[in-house]
Amino acid sequence: GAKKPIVISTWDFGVAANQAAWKILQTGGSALDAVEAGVQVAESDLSNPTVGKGGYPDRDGHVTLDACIMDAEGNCGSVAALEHIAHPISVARKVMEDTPHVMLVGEGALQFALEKGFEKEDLLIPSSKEAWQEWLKERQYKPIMNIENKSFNTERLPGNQYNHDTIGMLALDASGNLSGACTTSGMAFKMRGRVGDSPIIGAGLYVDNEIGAATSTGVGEEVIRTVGSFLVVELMRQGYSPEAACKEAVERIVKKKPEIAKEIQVGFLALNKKGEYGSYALQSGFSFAVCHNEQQDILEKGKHIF
Ligand code: SD4
Repeated sequence: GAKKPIVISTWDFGVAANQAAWKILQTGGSALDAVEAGVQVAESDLSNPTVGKGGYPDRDGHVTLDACIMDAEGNCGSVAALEHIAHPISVARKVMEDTPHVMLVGEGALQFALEKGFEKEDLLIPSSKEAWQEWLKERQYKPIMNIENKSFNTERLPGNQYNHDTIGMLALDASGNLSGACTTSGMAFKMRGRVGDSPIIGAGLYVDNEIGAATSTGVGEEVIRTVGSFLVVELMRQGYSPEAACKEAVERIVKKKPEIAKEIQVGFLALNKKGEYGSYALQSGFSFAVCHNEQQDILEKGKHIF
């Protein structure tokens, strides 16, 4: 059913993140403020090795973060391959609000963040460093696909070593405005310089305040290839429900790259202007969190193709 205000986000850690967003939404705050505050919770959580501080490093040992944010007016900001800053989502928001640009990367993004007063930190915590050192023993960097194959073979995965969870969050506020945020440390032990879908407007996140919003998680390469989140929003424009739109977008991945699609995870999450939501993933195991007036800690399972 349709709800307003409402906030939804990817994976189990979305439950706690939604609650931070809800504090803002329930007092009439903006969807933009809500999604920023919400995903910051996941960025700060050191127990998750896939977002913000505590994230797994790239194969050379550098934690590099990707994030983007988009508001109801179509403003957007993004950072990619940002190092040493614990809240990339807030740097992305500053790019949106304080520069004429949409996206800053690497050194330039760091320089900008420092100019804006963000603190420079070491983001590689001991447990993530250990996981990386463990990975280095085999030292066999194979293309992303093989890392992803391992991620499905959970028996081989004590400690979710290769788990790949990004937080994408979408909110509709009491005024009926939509915004979204997406933030990640990207694929564990990725090549240095690799950027996924998460900081790319249209791929990892898209918001059109007339229609709805979408975000994605999983293997970013396939989401970029299909411009996934933009596709989901455009399908909703054509009358698809949020769930049907997400399903069509994952089917597009299957159609384009059937062999790859069987072996990887991609999940989409969508929210429309009425406050209806839905999701669809390639594989089982995708979960998303929902929070609205009636209940603030809902965790749902994503439907899936395979
Ligand atoms: C990426 N989409 O860097 C991100 C990773 C991810 O769930 O979502 N993991 O490709």
